[in-house]
Amino acid sequence: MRSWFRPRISLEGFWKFKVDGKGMGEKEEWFKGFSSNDLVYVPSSWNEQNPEWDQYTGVVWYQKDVYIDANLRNKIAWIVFKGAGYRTKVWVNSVFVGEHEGSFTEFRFRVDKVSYSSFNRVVVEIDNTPSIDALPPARELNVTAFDFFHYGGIHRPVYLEFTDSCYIDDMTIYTKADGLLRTFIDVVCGRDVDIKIKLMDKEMMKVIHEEYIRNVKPGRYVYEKKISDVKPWDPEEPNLYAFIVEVFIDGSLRDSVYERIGFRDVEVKNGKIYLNGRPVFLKGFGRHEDFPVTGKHLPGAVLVRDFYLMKKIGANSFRTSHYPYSDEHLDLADEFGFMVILEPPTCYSGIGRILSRDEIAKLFSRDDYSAKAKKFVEEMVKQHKNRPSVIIYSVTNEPPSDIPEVAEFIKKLAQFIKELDPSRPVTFASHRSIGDLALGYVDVISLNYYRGWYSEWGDIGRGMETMLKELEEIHRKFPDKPIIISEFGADAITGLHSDPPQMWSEEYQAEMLKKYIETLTKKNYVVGLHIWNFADFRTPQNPGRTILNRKGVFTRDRQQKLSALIVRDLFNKIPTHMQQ
Ligand code: BDP
Repeated sequence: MRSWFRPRISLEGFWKFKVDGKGMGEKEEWFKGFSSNDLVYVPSSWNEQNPEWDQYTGVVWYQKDVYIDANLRNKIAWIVFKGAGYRTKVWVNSVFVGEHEGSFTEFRFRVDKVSYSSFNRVVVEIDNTPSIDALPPARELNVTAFDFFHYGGIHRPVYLEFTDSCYIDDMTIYTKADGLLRTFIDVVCGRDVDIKIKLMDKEMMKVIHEEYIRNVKPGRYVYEKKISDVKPWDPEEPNLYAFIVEVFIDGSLRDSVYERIGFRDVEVKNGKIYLNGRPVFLKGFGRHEDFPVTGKHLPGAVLVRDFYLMKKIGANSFRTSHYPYSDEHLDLADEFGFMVILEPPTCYSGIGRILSRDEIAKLFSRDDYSAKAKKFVEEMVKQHKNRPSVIIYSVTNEPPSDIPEVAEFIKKLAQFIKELDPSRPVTFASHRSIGDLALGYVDVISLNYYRGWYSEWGDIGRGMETMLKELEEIHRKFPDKPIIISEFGADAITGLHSDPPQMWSEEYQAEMLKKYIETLTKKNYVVGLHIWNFADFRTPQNPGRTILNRKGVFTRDRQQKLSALIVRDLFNKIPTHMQQ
């Protein structure tokens, strides 16, 4: 939910910072304020802001004093984190206000002890100690179940927000391409309120529909309406609107929130993904939020460059591999017309390196573990459910789902997400190919293939032959399910050339992507191709990585490799709307 009405104080900037290597901070009451000469910038991960902190995983402390004016006295104060982690505890004026687990979703705490016309001390403790129970799991900084660097810190914006005692707590907005609006508005107040509902154009200049509803009871209010004359949201014409809800008491405005919405239908049938009644082909990337120095914070300017680069290369979609991306990131997807597969941080690619099969079976059967996964999924859906760009949910990446207990976990998670939001199809990215026991539990089959890279070394042709055989078998088994190749790619070190194309050269990467794209677009059950990855990104240290994973079609600083030119030609020839 957004608001231009609620007063806000940004906490972006330099914070006092202290590494708590011995975990003494709580005992020594650092939450009352601590002394340190170190500074860190928020939002950004701490790691690359000082080489000495780079390889540190554990507890750190942040502190900032913020002035709150007396004119905010009669309001409720909230502290809002758009993303921090892995575990975050927050104190304001020495009073504990709450804690949160997980790095990639928004959380907010009510702040009751506020000093007006004076400074207020915000102290944050962050613990990113690797753990098997964490999502995603890790044993050590360089022994992880995931192939991206385990950054820590407050890597997304943080601010204080002030609401009236009567406010909108949440809203859920379902739309249809024909203009149908179905909304659930959660009102918090000690008495009945009036609400005004407005649909406006994207710039909020023109009112398209307006309604004033009197005596709305606190709790959930359901509002439904068919709006005529709206243009659907589509990748080629991403029409956006503003849905605004205002709360009034005795004629005075108490709250105003809005969402940017699009009218569109998503449906999976006849082995295709339909958007607004037409089958679509998803061409694009798995991405990461990763950038030099800022770590897990992708600055707005970088995001803008990324979207222009993705447009130019002919992409129309991406997956939020392997965690929910920032609001700014997904705002641009709504705006630029990108179809997004939204994924939580349930990433298990390398879990076999840290747990035995028995240990995996035990972990995935634990009730508290699936409860945690559900909580993460729920927070993700809550934050992004109103986005037109999000057309599919992926419940996990590369789970060891040849193990029955893991397949069962996926089944439950897929059912759970459907209960939360029945409007979107569900998938997960599998790397178990024909051995996967969970493919039948989701609407869309997503497969990650690295044949010609991790197997059939140096032999793309032979790698593809094996892949195609497996693919045909999966299609025979699930003829009605559309298939997305959700990852394929090869590392290429920029500037490394080889004739003939050899592994790690720009030529080998270009050749591999070309062969995959040319061959797979001929299979009518393949409805999407996501290259791994859009850009090079930092990883844990191991002998298979040169500091970065080099499977980017762009470098980490967003310069093109040879493959970008090849992919540009190929992607631009694939229409978004497939033949019916
Ligand atoms: C897959 C993972 C992805 C990795 C990629 C790779 O889903 O996170 O980065 O392979 O190895 O296993 O490059």
